[in-house]
Amino acid sequence: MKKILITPYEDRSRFCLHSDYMNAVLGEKGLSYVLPQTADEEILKAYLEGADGLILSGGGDVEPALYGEERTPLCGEAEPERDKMEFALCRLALEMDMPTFGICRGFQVMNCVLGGTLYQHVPMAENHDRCDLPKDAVHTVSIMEGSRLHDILRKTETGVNSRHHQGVKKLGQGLVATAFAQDGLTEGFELPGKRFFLGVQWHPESMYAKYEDARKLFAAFMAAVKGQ
Ligand SMILES: [Mn+2]
Repeated sequence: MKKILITPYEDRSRFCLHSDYMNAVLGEKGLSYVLPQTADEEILKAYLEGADGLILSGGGDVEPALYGEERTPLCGEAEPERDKMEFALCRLALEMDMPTFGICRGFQVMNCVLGGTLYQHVPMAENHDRCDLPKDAVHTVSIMEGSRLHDILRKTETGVNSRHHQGVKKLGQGLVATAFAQDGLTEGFELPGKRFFLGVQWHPESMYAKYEDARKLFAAFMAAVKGQ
């Protein structure tokens, strides 16, 4: 069976992960493993070598210094150990061409690792910060024809949940934007030439139980994962 690593957040000396991530991997008959937080590249590489795919999960804000900006008051608290770990992990996964699925914060991490920047608080944040409806489609995104995302979903528009107040400002090098909210915010991208290096700003793991498009995304990720 295919082994998927998932990054956690840390809360009061506990590594935590919302059950939706593991349930979505289970739904695809995959095995999932929550990583510890470490920036030790030897350890991270060994984890990646023993696995088949990586999910960079959702969470808090990336430290602005990591994309060359000064912190503004609306930027959330940083999680420095998590930043270090996920940046290192994402770079290693790119080097190894490990299938990588970035979700929300994970999508933002991917962008920063490739030299992109973030809005510390998007101007239209009230349209996107809809934590009151965590599992429901609250806005649509248009999907670019010719993209892998379009190949997966086979449509030019889908409904997504929206639990973010930050967003992609400058796109990272080589990334192709594939999904846009009506206000123009980038909500999906992919890196052509890789087995699977795709990120979305929304949370498909939370829509997995109810929405076919969320299931299609996880199925496509798992299909790109080779298994051992
Ligand atoms: Mn949104």
